[in-house]
Amino acid sequence: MFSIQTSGLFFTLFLGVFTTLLDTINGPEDLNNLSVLQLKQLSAEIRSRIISVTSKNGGHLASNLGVVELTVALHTVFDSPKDAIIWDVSHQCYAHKILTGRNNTFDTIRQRNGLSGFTKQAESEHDWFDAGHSSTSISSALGLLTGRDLLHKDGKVIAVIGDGALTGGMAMEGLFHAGQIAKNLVIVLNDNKMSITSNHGTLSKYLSRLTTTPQYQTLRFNVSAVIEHIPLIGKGLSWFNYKLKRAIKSLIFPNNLFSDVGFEYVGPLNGHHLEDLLKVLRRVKRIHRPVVIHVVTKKGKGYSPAEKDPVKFHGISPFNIETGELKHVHSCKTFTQVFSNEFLNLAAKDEKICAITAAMATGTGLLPFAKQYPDRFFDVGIAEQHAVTFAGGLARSGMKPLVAIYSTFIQRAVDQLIHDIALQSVPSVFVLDRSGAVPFDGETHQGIFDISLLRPVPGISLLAPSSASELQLMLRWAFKQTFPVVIRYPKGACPQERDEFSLPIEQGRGVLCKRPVLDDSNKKNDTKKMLFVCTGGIFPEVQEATDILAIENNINADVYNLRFLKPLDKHYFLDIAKQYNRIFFVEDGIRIGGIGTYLESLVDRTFDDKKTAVSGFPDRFLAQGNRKEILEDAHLSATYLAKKAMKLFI
Ligand SMILES: Cc1ncc(C[n+]2csc(CCOP(=O)(O)OP(=O)(O)O)c2C)c(N)n1
Repeated sequence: MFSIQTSGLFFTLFLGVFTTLLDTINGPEDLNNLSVLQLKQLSAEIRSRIISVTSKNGGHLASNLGVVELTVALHTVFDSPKDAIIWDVSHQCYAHKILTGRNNTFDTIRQRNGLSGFTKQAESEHDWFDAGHSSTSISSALGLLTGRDLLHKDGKVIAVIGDGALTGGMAMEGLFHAGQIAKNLVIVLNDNKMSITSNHGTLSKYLSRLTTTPQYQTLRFNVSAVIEHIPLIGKGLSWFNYKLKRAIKSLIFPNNLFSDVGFEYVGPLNGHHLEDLLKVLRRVKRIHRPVVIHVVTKKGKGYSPAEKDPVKFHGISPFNIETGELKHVHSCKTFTQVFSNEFLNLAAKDEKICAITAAMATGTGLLPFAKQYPDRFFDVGIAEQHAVTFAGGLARSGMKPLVAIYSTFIQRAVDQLIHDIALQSVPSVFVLDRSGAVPFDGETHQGIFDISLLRPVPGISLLAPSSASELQLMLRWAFKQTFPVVIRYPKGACPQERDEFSLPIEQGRGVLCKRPVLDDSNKKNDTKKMLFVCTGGIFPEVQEATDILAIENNINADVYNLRFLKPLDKHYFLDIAKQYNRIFFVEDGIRIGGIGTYLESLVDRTFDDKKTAVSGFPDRFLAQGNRKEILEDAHLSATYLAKKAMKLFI
């Protein structure tokens, strides 16, 4: 049985059908006249709304519950959208959405045509950027602020960044630049001591040290107020005065990382204490130099299952509010689970095998390995570029590194894959989870670019399994090679096995999955033949298309499951292709620069009697939905594929 600790929430639940405070909020301006007591009540109502909707739609519950008071305070003190509030990653923007005119549509969040689970410019003028990838807020905010200054526009710019996101190198680059150009930037550091799992690394320890001396640090900020009252110095706005004030303070207090790089440091503050938040934010609003406000919050705050298990509730699918249990559990094994188990088996036999994650140990299935082999496991923080180059170094030492990463996040580290892995030609394995269509998270999380980004990279092998057994075979094969191997697979349950999937892996070659000839003797004579050529992740839809073609159109389509997207045994492939007059290439990556267009031109150059077609994801970003909806939208569903295949027979 769960408990919600905020007494206001009981009040809300008790009120039931009566009008709530939240019903009266149409935009942040409606917060202006509320008392602190009412703001607390509002926070409780927002919390209740977030829990209720997320239990149905899934989403980033724990992170959102942690920033309710902070969001209420920011929108009370600052004047959004003139003052721009920029959320890093933006998975924690639910209260912001609720307060900025989207409460009525909040229950559509993460659904097809509904609100995004992240900030989105098209939704609201209060959302300054479309976000989803981590550690961008400081750079975006600094750019916005600098541009506004050049254009003589006013308004504060506030970047809200988590301690996890701060581990990303890009956040540090932004921080150092902001300190250097001394812009009037406000950074709110939301420190809950967690990334998705507990936060790792020296930075995390450093922040902990800061938070263990709270009175001391708050005193540091209060001294600012005292200095303000020193005649001649205090109210002076000149650069000299500013320097003098800093000098006085640093005589009394040692600097920290943030003050060393040019920021005023305030905190740590209790991020659930509205009075303190309001007081400090109001003061910061008047400061005209870069400020970091260090706020300490609790992930999952106010909902006991999420407080107890913030990792599970970081990104959760629909759950039962009473018990915190998931509503749907996959009946078959997912690709992630198959990877997780097989990797453990391989690691048990070879002590050189080690694993790296960029803050995604749970999502990628590395947690069991981390528990069993802590010495060989490295969570480097949200630092994909470092993860890849670090793997290159490990490989040069003689270890056998594996990097498990989502397809969308490898985009961050393509140069490192080229420069520090492929160019060095080091034996190493990369698994790209969540490749292809990724449900519910929208444009920023689709795994559709990796094929086009990685196929041109010399010296790597790029593979895509169609089933659990193929993934196992590929992993075993990968660790035997002397060059880098990348294996991509989708989110979700593994499709049914076929005998062909268990055939041994041969470099550059796929497997031909023949469809049994239809045994209806009336149809036999005029049965038409064709070949689908497809990448692993889209095999189920292609197979379903062959069923439709067989049943409805008397077309017998075989499927060549490529297995390898690079390198390609061209002769082997062309020997198969020559047996068919109609060939349809289907891949679950962006069509431009993909394998489909390459193979089509190869076939066209080699033969002059083939009719061909290619399908891949179109040249646009893909909106959120479940897998079916995304594929339907991209014209990659079984029905669309069957329809397009029919055109080859006209
Ligand atoms: C480049 C990139 N890598 C990984 C992720 C996945 N991810 C989403 S939220 C998150 C943790 C962020 O931690 P923090 O900033 O502390 O926010 P919290 O959820 O703890 O509030 C991670 C790793 C991402 N969004 N972007």
